This record gives sequence, structure tokens and C-alpha cells, in this order.
Amino acid sequence: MRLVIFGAGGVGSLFGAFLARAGHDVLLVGRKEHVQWIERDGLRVEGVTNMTVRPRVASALRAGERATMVILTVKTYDTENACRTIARAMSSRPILSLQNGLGNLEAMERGLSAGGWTTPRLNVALGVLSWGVTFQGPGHILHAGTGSLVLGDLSGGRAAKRFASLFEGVGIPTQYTDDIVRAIWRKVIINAAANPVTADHRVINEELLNEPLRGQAIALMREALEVSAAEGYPFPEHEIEEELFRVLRQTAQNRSSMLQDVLRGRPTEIEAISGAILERGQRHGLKLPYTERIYRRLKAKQPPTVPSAGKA
Ligand code: KPL
Repeated sequence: MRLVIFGAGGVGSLFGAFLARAGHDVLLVGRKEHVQWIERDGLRVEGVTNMTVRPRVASALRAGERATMVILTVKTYDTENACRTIARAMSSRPILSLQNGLGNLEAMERGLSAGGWTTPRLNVALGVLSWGVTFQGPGHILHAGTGSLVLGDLSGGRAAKRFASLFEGVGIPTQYTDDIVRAIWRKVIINAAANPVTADHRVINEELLNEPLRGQAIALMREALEVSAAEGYPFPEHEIEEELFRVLRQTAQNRSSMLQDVLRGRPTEIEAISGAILERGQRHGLKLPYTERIYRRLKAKQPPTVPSAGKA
């Protein structure tokens, strides 16, 4: 199958490698340095998976691209621009978001509609991925651990089932859910509790297992839980707390995705995680002092956002 992966960071490159290894015709769209490296030396994956593959690569998407499916793996602040570029280059087809945070669906709909797709929601599938993946440098990805991948459609859509069978066919274990928005909330709460603390203190996940950072993560988790409940997605606190610390133990030696961005001098996804929690909380009149404080601290430190792949 011919596939476009738009956003060749850690996750996009790793999925591209799995698909290319299985014989699919993959086009990875990413930053120039990464693309040039792959053209010269191939894409090297190390860790729990080891391989070097040679997918097709480009730093921009050409008009008239004929791929049958698209996987969107850009950072959340690039979503709308990326989708506008995709919809201008290709006619309507299934597109899967494998991204963090809240608000990707809305940004995808805005971008795809602006690029000319009608009723984009029917073609959009959403995914929640909890794998340990690190972008080590151009052409080089660390696959630290294989966690879960859950996919779902929005009402009326059917794209997620097609992506699920594609992934199963290349050895990526995939589950399907009828309530993908709930699965997204679950992941966002974990990310809102862990990522900003690791990025603010520049520590690996392990440090959050003990005080004083453990307490900070719990305070953020409780505020995110209040917001998700107000939005119609309540979760028992003990269940999420257990999950948070299980994930942190499983990924103890990892740098969170937000810390990786900070260390690379890149903009973080703070807006789509803590910013989105704050915005929704404010709509419900909730006070979220811990989230607000850490959001402001990270916003103050971060560089301005710039499109990272296939610039619109
Ligand atoms: O999902 C994560 C991330 O890094 O974005 C956590 C759960 C913090 C694991 O590293």
C-alpha cells in the first residue's frame, strides 16, 4: 500500500520503518536534515526493534500525491497547517492522527476543510499511542518500548478499522475502541501530570516516582481529572493514579516527549496539554492553580512555534 507519513519525528519515523520493512511504499515527510540523512544512509531504528530501512522521503508534499492513506504525526502546534498542506496536495482519503493532547480533531477539520476536503470528519481516525520512542538525531530512532495503540473513529467514520488492520499486518499490536475521545482524555491526564514536571525540572520519568515531584504530578493529575469530569469524561482518581505511576515505572529511564523538546530547544506541546486543560477548565469556572503555574513557567521558557514538516 502507498502511504504518506506526515511528520517524521520519533513516532512518524518509527511507524514508517515498520511499514516500509513490511514492503509498503512509504513516503516520510520531515525536516531536511533527517530526510537527507535517510536518503544517504537509510533510517536506523535501535532498541527493542533493530532495523535499517530506506523509505521514500521528502521535506515537502508534492501536489498530486497518490497515496491511499495518510498518517499524521506532526507536533500538535503544526496540525492545522499540515492538514491544509495535505488537503491541497491530495484528494480526500483516510487520515489518522497519532498525536498528543487535545484539540487535534478540531485543528484537522479546520486545516482539511481549508485545503478543500469536504466532510473531513468521516475520513479522520484518531489514535492514542503509548510507546517509548526517542528521536536520537537525523536518521536515528530509539524504540525503547512497545506499549499500547488504541484507534477509534468519530461517529459515521470507518477509517480507524482500516488503519488497525494495516498496523496488525506489520506487527504493530492495535486495539479498536468505540470511545476514542475517552481514551484521549485518559492519555492527556497522564501527560498533563507527568510531562510538564519532567520538562520544568529537566528530569527523567523516574524522578516523579518520589517526593517532591511525585506530589506535583499528583496535584496536576487531580486538576486534569476535575476538567475531564466537567467535560463529561469522569475517571476514578485511584485508577488514573495507579496508571500514572505504572507508566512512570515502565518508562523510568525515558525522557518525556516534552523534556526531549526542551532539551532540543524546540517548542513543546504544552499548549495542547496543559493549555487545553486550562482553557476547558476556565469554561467550567474551575480553579486550576498548579496547572496554571506550570503552564506559565513552561510558556515563558519556550521558543516560538515553527512548522516542522512540509511547511504550509
Ligand atoms: O507519554 C509520555 C510522554 O513522554 O509524552 C509519558 C507518559 C510521560 C512517558 O514518557
